Amino acid sequence: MIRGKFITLEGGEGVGKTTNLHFISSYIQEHGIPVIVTREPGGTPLAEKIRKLLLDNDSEAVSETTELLLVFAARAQHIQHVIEPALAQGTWVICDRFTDATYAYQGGGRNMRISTIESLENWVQGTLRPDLTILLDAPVEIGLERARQRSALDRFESEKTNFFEQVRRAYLLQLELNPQRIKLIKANQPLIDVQKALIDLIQPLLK
Ligand code: Z5A
Repeated sequence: MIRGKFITLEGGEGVGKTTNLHFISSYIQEHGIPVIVTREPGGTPLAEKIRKLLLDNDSEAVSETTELLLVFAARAQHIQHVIEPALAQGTWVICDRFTDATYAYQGGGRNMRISTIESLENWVQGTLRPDLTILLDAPVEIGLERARQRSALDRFESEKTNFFEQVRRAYLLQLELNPQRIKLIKANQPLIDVQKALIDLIQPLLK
């Protein structure tokens, strides 16, 4: 059995990850390849409960360490119950955010030590890394404006603009450190152009 490919979508608020996730999955399916779409934090019933704990705005103050451990607890569950079994069966997995988000939000946004995140990444994931990560990048104010037009803001979305600038910088650093795996698409261009760029990145994996 040929192992499935693991593709992750990353970027700040409102850059279009969710919109494009379904576009990518339909495109892959059209090529006769089984694919699942999932997200982090979340992807299993327990991990979705952890997501709720992380995003709720009305809980007690969440310490940075608690936040980081909850993110990886959800990830451990997601990998064991969804991601690894699917990849082993030859199913492709398209995931809305993964560990680059931890480097961006907990590393960049919260200033947590990168070496701590690396240790957790190695412990929880073993050798599992995405085959391709697509970073949708746009100026912070564009994404925030799109996000604000939707529902009430969650705990992350309620952060100040500077937090999101730090998140964006950390994502761009991840891109610089992992040029083979992470590819950037400008998200402040018309959706049709974003989707053309997505096809250019996905097509080589289909061969
Ligand atoms: N988090 C963390 O801290 N650490 C971790 O390790 C992980 C996550 C994995 C939940 O993520 C939170 O968890 C997240 C970080 C934290 N913080 N926040 N906030 P999430 O993925 O659920 O949350 P999100 O970033 O807020 O997702 P989002 O706001 O849903 O954004 P999106 O999925 O990238 O955008 P969208 O819903 O596809 O599009 C937004 C709107 O823009 C929508 O109306 C679209 O129609 C429109 N759109 C999309 N593309 C375009 C273009 N090209 N032009 C014009 N309009 C567009």
